Amino acid sequence: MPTLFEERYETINRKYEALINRKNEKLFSDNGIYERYAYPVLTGDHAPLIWRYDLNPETNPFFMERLGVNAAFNSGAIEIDGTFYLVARMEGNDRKSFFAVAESKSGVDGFRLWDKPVVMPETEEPDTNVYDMRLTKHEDGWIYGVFCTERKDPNSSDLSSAVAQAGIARTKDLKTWERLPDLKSPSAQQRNVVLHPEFVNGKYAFYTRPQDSFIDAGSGGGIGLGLSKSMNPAVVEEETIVDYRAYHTIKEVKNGQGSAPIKTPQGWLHIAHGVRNTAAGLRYVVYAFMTDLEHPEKLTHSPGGHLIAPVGEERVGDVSNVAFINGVIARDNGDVYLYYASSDTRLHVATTTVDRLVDYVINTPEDPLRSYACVQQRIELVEKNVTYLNK
Ligand code: M1P
Repeated sequence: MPTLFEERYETINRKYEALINRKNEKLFSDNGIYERYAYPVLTGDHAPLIWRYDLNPETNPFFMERLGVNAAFNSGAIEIDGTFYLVARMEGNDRKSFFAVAESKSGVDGFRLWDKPVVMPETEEPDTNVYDMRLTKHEDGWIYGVFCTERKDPNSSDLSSAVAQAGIARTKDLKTWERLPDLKSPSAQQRNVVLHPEFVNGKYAFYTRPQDSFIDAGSGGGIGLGLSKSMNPAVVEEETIVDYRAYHTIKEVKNGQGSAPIKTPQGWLHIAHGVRNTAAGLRYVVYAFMTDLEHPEKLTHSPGGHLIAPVGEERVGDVSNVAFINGVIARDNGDVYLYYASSDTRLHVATTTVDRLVDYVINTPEDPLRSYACVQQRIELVEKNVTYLNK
C-alpha cells in the first residue's frame, strides 16, 4: 500500500505535468487588434516541485510544501534561436520576488521553468526585492536586463516606505548574469526603466519613469528618455518626456514603458502601461504609441484609450484591476507576442502582428480629452459609415 507521501507526490506531480502540457486555445477577438488565449501561460503553480517540496520522505513524511510560490507575473520576454524565453517575476509566499527563466517552443503554451531560479548578483547595496525585468537585445551584442531594485527607505521609520531604482545586469545566455551599477538619474526614484535596443547619437538610451516617491510619480511628467555614455556606470543627466501623463485619461496617475520598442518602417512601436485612479483604487491598462525612427524622443502617434484592459478573471488577484506588460516578442516573420500579466498574479499572452499593431497605432484616433470632443469623434465615424453604407 502506498504511503501518504507516495500518494501525494504522485497526485501533485500528475497535476503539475497536466498543467505544463495543457494546450492553449486562441480565442476569437471582437476588437481584431490581437487574440487572447483561454489559459494563462505562467502561474505560481508552474513552479517546479523541486523548488517547493522537500522530496525526501524521511524529512517530509506528509509531503508538505516547504517553500510556496504565490505568483508568477510581470515577465521580460525574448526569442533566441526560435525558442521563446520568459524571465518571470516569481513571488514566494514570503512576498519576495525573484527572477526565473521559463522556455517554450510555441510561445503560447508549454512554458517550463528551468530547474533553478536566476542568481542575480547584488551590488554593494543589497536589494530587498527585485522585479519586472525588461530584456533588450542591444546592438552592442549583450542582452541587458533592466529591473526594479527596491530597498527600505533609510530616512523613514515607516516599514512600508521604500526606494525604487533601476538595477542593470547583462548576459549572453540568460544563465550567467553580470550585475552593473544601478542607473543614476536626476529623479529621486525610478521604476519601469527600459533600455532602447540601438545607440542614439552614439549613446545608450533609457526609457525612464521619473517619480518623486515609491508609489507616486508626482512631478514626473510621464515616460522619459535619457542618454548615457556608458553602461558601466549608466548615468542619465537629463530626462526628456516622450509620452506625457494627462488629466482624465488612462494614464493620469502614472505610466511606464513596457518593453524595448519594436522597430517598424513607420516608427518605433511602444507598448506601455497607464494608471488611473478610481473609487476602487488604481486601474492599470496596457496602451501603445509610436515615436520617430531618427528621434525616439519625438511622439508621432498616440491612439486614445487602452490596448489591453483586464477582463473576467484577469480583474481579480493580489492587486486587482491590473493589466501590466514588460515582455513583448516581435519575430522576424512579423508575428508579435504580448506577454501581459493580470492583477499581479498570473501571466497571459495575446498574439498579433506588427502590421496589425502599426495599423492600430496609426489609425486609432487620439484621445480628444473632453466628452464633447469624444462625441464629435464618434459622430464623425458614424457619418462616414452611413455614407459608405448608402453608396
Ligand atoms: O501593482 C501594480 C504594479 O505596480 C507597479 O507599477 P507602477 O510603478 O507603474 O505603479 C509595479 O510594482 C508593478 O510591478 C505592479 O504590477
